[in-house]
Parts: sequence; structure tokens; C-alpha cells
Amino acid sequence: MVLFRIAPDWQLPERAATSEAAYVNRRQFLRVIGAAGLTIAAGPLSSCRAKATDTSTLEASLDLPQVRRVSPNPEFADLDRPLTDRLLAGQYNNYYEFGGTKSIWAKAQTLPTDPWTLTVGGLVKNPATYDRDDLMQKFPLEERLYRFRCVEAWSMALPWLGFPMRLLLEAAEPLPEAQYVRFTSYYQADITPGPGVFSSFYPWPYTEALRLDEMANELAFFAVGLYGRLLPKQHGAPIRAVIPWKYGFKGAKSIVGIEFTAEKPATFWNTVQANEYAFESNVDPKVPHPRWSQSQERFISTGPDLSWEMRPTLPYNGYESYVAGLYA
Ligand SMILES: Nc1nc2c(c(=O)[nH]1)N[C@H]1C(S)=C(S)[C@@H](COP(=O)(O)O)O[C@H]1N2
Ligand SMILES: [Mo]
Repeated sequence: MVLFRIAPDWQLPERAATSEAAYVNRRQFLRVIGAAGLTIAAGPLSSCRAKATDTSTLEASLDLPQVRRVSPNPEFADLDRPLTDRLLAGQYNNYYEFGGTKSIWAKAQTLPTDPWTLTVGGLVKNPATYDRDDLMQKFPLEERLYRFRCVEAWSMALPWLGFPMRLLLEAAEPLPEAQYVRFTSYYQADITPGPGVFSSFYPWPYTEALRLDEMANELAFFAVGLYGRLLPKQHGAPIRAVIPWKYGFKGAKSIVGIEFTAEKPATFWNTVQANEYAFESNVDPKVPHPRWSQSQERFISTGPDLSWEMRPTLPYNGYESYVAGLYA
């Protein structure tokens, strides 16, 4: 007797899988890192060297099932810059639960994402729990190309796949007294050891928060995929927040809880160092970080030379027309 494994409904069957040529010139990229290791030129602030010693493992961490029935949102189909190569994005991450460096992609593979439960609660009419299939099926999925800007002044351009936060907000129906939403990331001390010896000083679990009018903005997004495939663990599988007009740390990874509150919630980086990581943290070239300027960004290019490309920081990361009204 032959047992057939039924692919989940959201998964694109392997035989129908499309080429990745639309996203990257993968062959060329592999040739470069295969020959010389991958060196990212040092920016003015910090010297950074990311070496891909095991490209096959890195690729395996990204070669996840393709997601089907994803509509490209035409409003976010073009950017003023090329997309970042997925092999570069997939090995240069911030995910403090797995370490304090950029090279956590291998460590993050121990994150258990199946099964997954996301709990929506707090001041809402409709508390809910979502499992992995719900995350892929409950809301119509779309693809959006967004600029991505870290508070550390590096940036990327990434093709997220997911759904606007507004849809989950409407499903939850917050009560009138709800003013904020808090996102809580996965945390299990034995699985997410944190950044070395100082780990126990951090206010785990990682949390972030938005005002409800920010959550309702057209741009605020939950990503469940990247480059046409399921979201890789190093990028915050199975669901993470993407708020493209704010610094990257506002986008909590691997979300297990969404809670609606009346008071402004305490958040992870703001608790660690409030003067460096403001609650609002909108991308602004004119407001320097206490330790560096934010007037320019180091756009992580798609190679083949793999060096940073310096670009002027755009107010609200280029999304002023969508969000400036929130802060008038
Ligand atoms: N849970 C959690 N979420 C997180 C972080 C983190 O350390 N833990 N880092 C943040 C920061 S500082 C950035 S820039 C982005 C990085 O996302 P990426 O690695 O997918 O590019 O994730 C954000 N979300
Ligand atoms: Mo960041």
C-alpha cells in the first residue's frame, strides 16, 4: 500500500514550482561566495564580515515550500532599488534570541515552528488562536516589495509575502478602550539562549508594540513568507511583523501573542535603552541615533561585489505619503 502525503492547501506542489530567476541571479552569487567566501565591506560604523562556509546548509534553510495563491500587490511591486539577494538576507540577521551577532542563521534552525499557536487577546471582542494553517489561509496572501531599514543604519529591499495587519485587526474587533497592540515573540530559555553571558539581563520575551492607528495603516504587514516561499526561521518564522516606515526592531519575529491594551506597553529595546530605541522610531534622516548618524544608510547590495552601497536615508523610509498623516 502506498501512502500519499497530502500537501497542505497553501503549498505549491513541487512540480509546479517556478524559477527564482525573478528574485536573484543565484548562480552568479554562488560563484562569488564559493570562490572567495563572502566579505561585506566594512561600513563607517562597524566592521562586518559574514562568511558563508556552508552554502548548502544556508540554502537548505531557505529552500522551503513555495506558497501558492499569492497575489502581487501592484502598489508595492516596484522599488527604487534592486531586491537584496536572498542568500545575503538569509545570513545577515538580527535575532537576539539566537545570539548577538548577525550570523545566527544556523542557530535559528532549532526554532520549533510546527505546530505553532498564535494567541490574539486582550481588549478585543473576538479573542482567537491561529495555528500554522490558519496563518496561511485565514487571510488572502499578497506579495509586497518593501524597503527595510535597521536602526543600525544597514538596509535591504525584500519581497515579503503575507497580509495587512488591518485584516487581523478587523477580525479581532478591539474594544473602544484599546489604544495599543503588543506583539510577543517566541521564547524558551533552553531553545533561545540569547546573546551569551549577558542574556539574563535582557527583558525576555522580545516584545514590540504599535498604536492602533499605526496597526491599521495600509503598510503595516504580517509576513508569513519571503521570496515566494515560507518565511525562513532566521527571518522570524512562521509569522513576523513588518512596519516599513519604522526601524527594523519594531518588527517582532516569530510572534506567539498579539494583545490589545489601553496603556502603552513596555517593549524590549525601549526597556533596555530608551534613549536609543524610542517607542515611535520612525525612520528619520534628521534624528541621529545617540551613537551614529541616520542621514545615510548602507544598502546591502545584490552583488556581485557584495559591498555596501551608501544611500541617503529617506524620511519615513520613503513611505511619507502613506504615514505622515499619523504624526501630524
Ligand atoms: N524576536 C525578535 N524580533 C526581532 C529582532 C530580535 O532580535 N528578536 N531583531 C529586530 C531587528 S533589530 C531587525 S533589524 C529585524 C531583522 O530582520 P531580518 O533578520 O529578517 O532582516 O528583526 C527585528 N525583529
Ligand atoms: Mo535592527
